[in-house]
Amino acid sequence: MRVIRTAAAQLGPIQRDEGRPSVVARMIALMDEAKGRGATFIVYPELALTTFFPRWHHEDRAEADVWFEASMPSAETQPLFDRAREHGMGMSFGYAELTPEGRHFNTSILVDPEGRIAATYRKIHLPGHVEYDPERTHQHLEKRYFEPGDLGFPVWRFMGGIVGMCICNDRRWPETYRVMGLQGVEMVVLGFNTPSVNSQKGTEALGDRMFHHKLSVQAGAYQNATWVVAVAKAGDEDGHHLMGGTVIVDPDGKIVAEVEGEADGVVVHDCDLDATRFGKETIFDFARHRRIEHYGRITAQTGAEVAV
Ligand code: CDV
Repeated sequence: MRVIRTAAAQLGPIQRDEGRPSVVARMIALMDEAKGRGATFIVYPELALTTFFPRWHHEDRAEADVWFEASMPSAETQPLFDRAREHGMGMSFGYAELTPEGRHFNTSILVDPEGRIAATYRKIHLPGHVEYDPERTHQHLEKRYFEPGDLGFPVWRFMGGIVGMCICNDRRWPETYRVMGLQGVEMVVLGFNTPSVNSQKGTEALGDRMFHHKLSVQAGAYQNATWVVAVAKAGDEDGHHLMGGTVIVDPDGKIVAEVEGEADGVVVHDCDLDATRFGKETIFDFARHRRIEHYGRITAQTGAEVAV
């Protein structure tokens, strides 16, 4: 058995004027709770340090830089790194990254139990739009504020396993998991901020949105025989509601732990990485069963081309 006792640490809402020190204190409280339950690895949501700012339109793009981190760790996030090191815990969380070259990414990191950043991932599937859209019930300006990630979907040897990352909308795309599956991934960690309301389809029920979330992460886990740890930021942020749905999914695609409600909360599960072996060696033994001669369109073509 190769067990990582993993904590999925959901954050409740972060209001627009809540500062990083307050959020970091909340994250540390969750970390302490997870440590008390024996966890050695903790996963937090996408854009964990601030409100989900892509809902706010800044005409002047540079004004949005207040939501970004120019260094990691920073003075404000250093206490989180310090506590993780004290506890000997690995962690993963998301934040808005401003690079020294002035580039903007929606980023997540893996931090090892010694407090060193071991891996960086930049979100590839950016949902939303670039310009203010008066037709929408709320804005989703990720395409305005971020560039698509430029690092692909690597995996890393981390805490005795093979771990990969993706972020929010990435979880809905089978290619995300399969590219990591082809590198033997044993655990995919991801954070998300999913509005409870579809800005372009007011009739979509919250239950359907939750169903699509779980369908995506459970299918990704099963079809690649990997653990998936999916962590929400949830609740009402400045009048805009984000759904919960923080789950840990086993390599059979089953939900084995789930945070109830929309407040700060943590669930802990013993994720045995050897539990990925059976699926990887049988029904999803890629080397024996994949037929790549029929998959050319996957990388040759972006949009659907409908036969006439
Ligand atoms: N932060 C996200 O990527 N949210 C999207 C919403 C906009 C659909 C998601 O896939 O959950």
